[in-house]
Amino acid sequence: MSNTSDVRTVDHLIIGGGFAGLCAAIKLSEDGENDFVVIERASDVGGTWRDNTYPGAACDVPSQLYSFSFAPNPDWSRSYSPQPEIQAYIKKVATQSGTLDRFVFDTSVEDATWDNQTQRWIVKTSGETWSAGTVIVGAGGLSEPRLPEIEGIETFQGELFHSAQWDHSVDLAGKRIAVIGTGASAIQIVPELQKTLQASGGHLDVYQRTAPWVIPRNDRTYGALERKAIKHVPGLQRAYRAGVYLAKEATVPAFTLWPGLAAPVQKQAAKHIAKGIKDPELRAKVTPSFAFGCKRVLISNDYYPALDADNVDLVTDPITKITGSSIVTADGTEREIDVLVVATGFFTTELPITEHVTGSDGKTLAAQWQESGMAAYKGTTVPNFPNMFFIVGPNTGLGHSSMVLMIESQVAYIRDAIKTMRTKGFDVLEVQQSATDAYNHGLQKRMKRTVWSVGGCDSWYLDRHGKNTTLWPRSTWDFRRRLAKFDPAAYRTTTRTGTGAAATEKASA
Ligand code: N01
Repeated sequence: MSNTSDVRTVDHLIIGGGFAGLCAAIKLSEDGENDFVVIERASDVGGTWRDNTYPGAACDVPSQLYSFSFAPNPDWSRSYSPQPEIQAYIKKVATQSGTLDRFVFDTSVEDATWDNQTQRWIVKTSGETWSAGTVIVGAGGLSEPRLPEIEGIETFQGELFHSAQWDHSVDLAGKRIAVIGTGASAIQIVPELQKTLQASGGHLDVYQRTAPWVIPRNDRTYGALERKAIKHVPGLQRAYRAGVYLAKEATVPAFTLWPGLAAPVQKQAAKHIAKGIKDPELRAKVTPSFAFGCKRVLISNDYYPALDADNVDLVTDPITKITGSSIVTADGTEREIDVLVVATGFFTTELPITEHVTGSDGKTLAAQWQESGMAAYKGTTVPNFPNMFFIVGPNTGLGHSSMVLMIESQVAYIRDAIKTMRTKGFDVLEVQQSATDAYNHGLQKRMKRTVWSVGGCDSWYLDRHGKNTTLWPRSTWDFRRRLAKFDPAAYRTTTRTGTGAAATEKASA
């Protein structure tokens, strides 16, 4: 790291200290690329797992897959880890990695602009300004809470918070609470609120716009002996992880293309409704009208019984407005509340960070993606944004497995890109438009056939044009294979002695 008067210079600048940014920091460090900083807006590592502290927050991907392959965690207490354990794991890995001294906490990236003159990124933060050779964006796809645009919401006088910004100072006992949303966050929150309110004489209204498919959560605590074995028997945890991984990969990607394969699981989900809910009217209300898998499939054993409890009402009439103390629905009913929890998801297809990043043609990434939606080469690099790498970029999301797997694949690619820059003397790498187009053409062609596109639902996977720019439509090992080696042929490269436009690789997804 070096300083001029007011700009600090580093080889690499990483944005975000969640799973993605931490993985990049650890691997760069392993490669001897130690001249980097990680800019993190909060005061701790963890990203989404630091922020989502709502009651019931837990992983809906098996614990064994929810760790870095290079840092197995023998301490998981159960098959689906609760949020505090995941956050503790991330903190432990960060501490043991020895990279924390390069994290700049409580600092937000305000603007990142490519300087054509110096061929470097100038990154203005709420603290210092940095000049960086490469920028790695690990800002997360689920990091910007989306508040619902409902008339009058700003006039609500009670307590109001988003699921990802839970206000633990609010005493919920005995209150009248409303939860808007029935996605992955809400179905973890609702049973917890139901129990709290049951014990204290309070009431819960759950506002459902679209019923999700919910299957049983095969969760269990690991017994003492099992935990000991996982810790001490060589290879056991690795085998366990491989088994869970293969079970997920073998079935899920296939059913996204052939939704008929999911018929037995859909039947199981229908039985789950019947088992959890006695009231036939309520059963009908929670039965989805779209194909299984079109929206994220949720897992819970206590969501349906919670909805069926006496102190909970499921409201399916559309919300028309919110007043100072109530929610009004289209049928004219006004329900008074003290606390409003909005579990309405995140900005996933119009990522706020893109408004703060300006490329070599002077346009922001938001402007570049405005017309035809988010698109990157291998989810990682974008034309006009040289030396910038995205982790969890466009079409890297998963509905069925752990994002940590995707993050590691992308970091492997970025490491190899940086190594290539060193060995070949490239100062600048910029992915070619033709390679990006070819890659996305193949990807979107396949996407059109998936249950996410034809399953009859709207979801956060799709952008405002109805295009799926968030999910990866193949197996995770396919993604890993494609990103195993950096492919300079897809890039325009510049060395100190000149520019080389390498032939575009045949890149189709
Ligand atoms: O958000 P969501 P989430 N009026 O967007 C409803 C990850 N995650 O925070 O379906 C009324 O899924 C909206 O209704 P509809 C996971 O990847 C992981 O729950 O659009 N309702 C929906 O019901 C997940 O997919 C874990 O019709 C409105 C809900 O709000 C992602 O985070 C745990 C509305 C939003 O659901 C997001 O999940 C939790 C409005 N104006 C989350 N606007 C793990 O365990 C929105 N809704 C790993």
